[in-house]
Amino acid sequence: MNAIDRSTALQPRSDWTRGEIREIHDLPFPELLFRAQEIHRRHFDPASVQLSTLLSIKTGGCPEDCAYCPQSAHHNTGLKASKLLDSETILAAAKEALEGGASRFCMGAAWRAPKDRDIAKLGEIISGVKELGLETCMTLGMLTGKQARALKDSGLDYYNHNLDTSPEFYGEIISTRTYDERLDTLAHVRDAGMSVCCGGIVGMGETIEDRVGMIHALATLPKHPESVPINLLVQVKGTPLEGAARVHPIDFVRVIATSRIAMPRSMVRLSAGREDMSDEMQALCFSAGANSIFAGERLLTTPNPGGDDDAALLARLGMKSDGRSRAV
Ligand code: SAM
Ligand code: DTB
Ligand code: SF4
Repeated sequence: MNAIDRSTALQPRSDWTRGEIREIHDLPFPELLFRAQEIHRRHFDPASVQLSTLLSIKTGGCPEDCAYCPQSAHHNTGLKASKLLDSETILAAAKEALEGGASRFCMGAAWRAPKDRDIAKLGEIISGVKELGLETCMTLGMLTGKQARALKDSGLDYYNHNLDTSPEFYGEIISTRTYDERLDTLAHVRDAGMSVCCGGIVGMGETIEDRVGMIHALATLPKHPESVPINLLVQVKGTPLEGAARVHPIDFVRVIATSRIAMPRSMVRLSAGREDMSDEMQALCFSAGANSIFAGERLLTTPNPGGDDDAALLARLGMKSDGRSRAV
């Protein structure tokens, strides 16, 4: 059986070789798109896009040195650091997200890791957001097993923690946290019984082999992440990655299609970077198997196309936002 045929087996595979992922990634573009579409519609309605909304609940001043990130205290981006928002402010934003059609509310904090006392505060916020009828997601940095279990007990549905890139390119981007530490946090999240949201970034100066390595790392986790956010780097002034070589749109679509084929049942989220994408590029991403986006006019600290633009794009494409874009 060749790589593609094996990928169509009923059970998602976690035993991909890098060579197989590379073979898929490098297929002639029309063939790659066809295979991705075939797999996508086997598990999902191809006209449906799930909407998640982001809120930065604790902004800036982060001790980590992630080269892409405007929130790192190591870079001079002019971003004002702030404390953890109070629960009323967060719940008001969650309500607005719900009214905007989101089914999941993702809260991000610029921490290396939360403190135990933060976890207690967050519990109250999680239950409040859930009571509104939204799925909850948080991204707070590294977690211990105990913290992961406490978040799960408070009702947290998803935890976002990205691998960001290939294991071998990772050290060029972040020096204050290792790849293995990221894998440990992901294991704690899984063991606690939460769903995993884990993906990475394209456009940081990585090679094609690094993109393949990133997809390989994601698709060989013991269980595929339920959500796979694929971010196009948002270049922020003052970060070391300002001025990085731009990614050709077709090369980006290859990453989406390869992720769809390698992780057939995962939601593949077309995440950061849509402000720099044409409608045609986004349409190709949806045609390659992306089935989720961030709604709203802000990601964490940078702009996002938001309500009217997204509604117009989805209408033009004859697609619908589906709060419950579940596997079919
Ligand atoms: N501090 C936590 C952590 O890193 O684990 C959570 C928040 S962090 C901002 C979440 C993710 O956002 C990062 O892992 C990265 O993949 C993505 N991200 C951050 N800055 C970005 C940028 N400028 N462009 C694209 N993605 C970015
Ligand atoms: C993810 O992979 N992308 C989102 C979410 N997970 C937390 C964050 C994107 C951040 C983009 C830069 C910013 O707005 O600060
Ligand atoms: Fe901090 Fe997360 Fe930004 Fe890295 S990505 S600097 S950990 S907020």
